[in-house]
Amino acid sequence: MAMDEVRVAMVNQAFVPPGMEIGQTGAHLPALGLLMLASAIEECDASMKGKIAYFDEEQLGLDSCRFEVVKFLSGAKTGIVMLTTYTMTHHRQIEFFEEMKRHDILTIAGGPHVTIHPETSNADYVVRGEGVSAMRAIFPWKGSMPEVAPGMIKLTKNPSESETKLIRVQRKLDPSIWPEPSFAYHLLPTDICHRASHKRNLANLRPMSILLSKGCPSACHFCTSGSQNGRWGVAPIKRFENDLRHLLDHHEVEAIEFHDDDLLAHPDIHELLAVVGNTNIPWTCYARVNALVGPRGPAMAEAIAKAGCVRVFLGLEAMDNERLAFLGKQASVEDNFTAVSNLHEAGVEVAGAWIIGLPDDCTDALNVELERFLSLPLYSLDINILNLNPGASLTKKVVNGKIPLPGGINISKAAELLPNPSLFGKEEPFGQPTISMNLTKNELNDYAKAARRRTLLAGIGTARD
Ligand code: B12
Ligand code: SF4
Repeated sequence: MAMDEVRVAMVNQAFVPPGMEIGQTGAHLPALGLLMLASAIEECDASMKGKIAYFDEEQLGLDSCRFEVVKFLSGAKTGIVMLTTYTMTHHRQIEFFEEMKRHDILTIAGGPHVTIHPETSNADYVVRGEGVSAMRAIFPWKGSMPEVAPGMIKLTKNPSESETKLIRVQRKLDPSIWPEPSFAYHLLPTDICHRASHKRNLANLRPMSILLSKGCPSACHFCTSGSQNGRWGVAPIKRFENDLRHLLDHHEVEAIEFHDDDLLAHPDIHELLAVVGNTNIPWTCYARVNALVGPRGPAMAEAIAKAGCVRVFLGLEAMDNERLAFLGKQASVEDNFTAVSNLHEAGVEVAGAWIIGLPDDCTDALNVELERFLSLPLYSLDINILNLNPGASLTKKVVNGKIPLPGGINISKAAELLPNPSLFGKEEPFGQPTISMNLTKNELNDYAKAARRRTLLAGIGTARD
């Protein structure tokens, strides 16, 4: 049988936090980023249809996934494998690529981790920022990779940080120029069984995700959304309607998860609610409190409930105004109370999150804050110890010395803050130092454990992701 010129394998690696095995915890959701790239390739080169396949590591299992990818790509002169990289699991992406390289497969990495730290990748090519523009430069396939593509770096053996940073992060792709459909849902295996973790679980209904914006209207200091995505941009409702139809045409959808950073900030939110409401499918979304306070807050909560919203992942993060300001939240304690109360009144559940491990944190003050959280009618409360995400403004302040590290630890470059368990321990934040001056990492972890127990006793769930 004749060989194809090129084939592409998109691999959705399983969510495996350090110390855990596939399937032990966390959610199992479709890889929207890779599905968008697949759609972009099919759109700019129709002959690629049938030559792109989506492999799901959790569905197939570790070894079978690798085997199936190699088998599929062996039917082409050039086999390309694409992965999305995350900081906490980057070691798994490195391992996967090592294996692929043994089979002469071309490796391309993108996503949050390599966007900020391309020098840490072992891929042949890395794309910084959105990957659609790069796909449009690589395809139609001309027999080899192009010399240049937006955000793309060809990695040499030991790339220096400064060398890789010469290529700028692509952040301009507005949702109005995403490929159509935005996500190649038709490439997802039909028998795939996605899974929601406790905080995402809607009566064991199988979740499917969708998204209609890039980035966030806010720029919280601990978050990487701005450095990844640049300016906030939203897709027109027509595109959302088409994407939703495409999804429903290809899958039985029991529950929808919106992956937008702040769905409720969409300027045409009420049109959007009409579209999703018509499906009669229950859904969840991420939101900031901002659209849920003020004179319109109660009506917004009621409108989303009426449209089928069951639960909101609400970025509360703290119940103390100084701590909220340190985290860069554009909200007050009062706003948090009001937003939760409006949602609760409307019958929408709230999955909240609390970040501990700020510089001045001490047990007594945290206890006061915990009681405030527990007085809220929450469905669940995640208690996270602040980690220093690559590209976040707090991380940059630690690197340039504006936020000191306890114990006189000196950091001279961002890469020194990447997870290194032998240096900074396995406890949360995994492989990273804490910036807390009064509480050690061990003390913070002990506090978090006790606070999670206290939360469960108060009848509030506390599973993470
Ligand atoms: C849903 C979600 C999850 C899901 C599943 C992820 C999945 N399979 O989709 C779950 C619950 C498992 C999860 C877990 C975690 N997540 Co999460 N998650 C998200 C969330 C909310 C949406 C992801 C999404 O659908 N994005 C939409 C798609 C279209 O965007 P995208 O994936 O970034 O893809 C674009 C580009 O990045 C690029 N691209 C992506 N992949 C590739 C590959 C190639 C080859 C190329 C060329 C380009 C490219 O092109 C795409 C199109 O432009 C994001 C926030 C966000 N809004 O993006 C956080 C986010 C990705 N998560 C984050 C984090 C921190 C985590 C956890 C570590 C949390 C924790 N403490 O446990 C874990 C670990 C993840 C892992 N896989 O191991 C961070 C990542 C930061 C980082 N540097 O790693 C984000 C960015 C949130 C944030 N702002 O801090 N997460
Ligand atoms: S509201 Fe959420 S997604 Fe937006 S910047 Fe803050 S933490 Fe990040």
